[in-house]
Amino acid sequence: MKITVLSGGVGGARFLRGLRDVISPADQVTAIVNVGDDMWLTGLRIAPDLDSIMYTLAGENDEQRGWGRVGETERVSAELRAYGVGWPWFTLGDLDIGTHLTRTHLLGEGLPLSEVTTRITSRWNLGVRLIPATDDEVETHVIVDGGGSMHFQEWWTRHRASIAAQRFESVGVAASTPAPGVLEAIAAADVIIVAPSNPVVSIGPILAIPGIRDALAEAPGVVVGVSPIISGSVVRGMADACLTAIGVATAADAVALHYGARSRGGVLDAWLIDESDAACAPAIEAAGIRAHVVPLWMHDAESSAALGRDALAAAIG
Ligand code: FO1
Repeated sequence: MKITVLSGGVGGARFLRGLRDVISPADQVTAIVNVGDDMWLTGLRIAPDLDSIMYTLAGENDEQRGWGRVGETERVSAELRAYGVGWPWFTLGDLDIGTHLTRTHLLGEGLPLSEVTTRITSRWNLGVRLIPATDDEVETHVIVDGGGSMHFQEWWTRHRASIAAQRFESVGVAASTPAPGVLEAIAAADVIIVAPSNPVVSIGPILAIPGIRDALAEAPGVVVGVSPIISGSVVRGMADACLTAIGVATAADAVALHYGARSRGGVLDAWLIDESDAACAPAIEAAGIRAHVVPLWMHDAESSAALGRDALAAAIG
């Protein structure tokens, strides 16, 4: 079976790890990964969502922090701060810098991000192919009240999303194209899964890339989404601040309706919600999306695997 997953960082990484545990060797999983969080910092190209997924699938991630490498040190970052360069609120671990140096070097050799990602991830046997949604630099900027704007990462890590956002902009998206393999992975998939990632700043920037929504609309496979909201609150991160900014309630049904039913011009055929949100099912069904009530919390490997199994079951019936 061919499975294609649209994914952001931490939540998507955990979901992919669970999904990998339940597929058979004949199955192929491709993750189309958000690059809107990416940025240049002290001369290095940082790709947080690609790295979160890579480290998590490699078993090298810092499970507590949710990003970066396990067993990390921050000696170089302390030097950067001492020299007053970079962002003091954005810590680059020493091992992590190894990844950024490698990516920056390969980009400098003229390789597109998708080929760089293939090269870097081949160091580990991830069991999942990672493709950036686009090889173009399409960064998410946040327009805040008062009209100022800043890179998403500053809004997220420096201000912890505490400054009210008016809207989000994928800078340069109109001229961007899907990375090689993205449209093919959508067209060839038996199952397409929208991971429980931030609908606004992780999944949204993927869907905004010209061609991707059309590919999903025409895809012969089944499109299943996993709610990133449980009992009216976000599982982690600050997706509620993002949803509020675009006028979407932080609720399992509201996010499903935001994505919309594929039969009505949206992207979903089915939507997984937690048992605590079972009351949302009728509204989701009324919107033309099949609702599946399953445990959504990914506490550990077993619950993550169960969620992967439930997502596939929702697709193939
Ligand atoms: N998140 C933070 O809250 N503080 C940091 O200092 C930080 C550093 C960092 C470095 C590399 C990287 O790949 C991710 C990093 N993150 C940090 C997490 C990052 O903001 C998030 O992973 C996503 O971009 C938002 O989902």
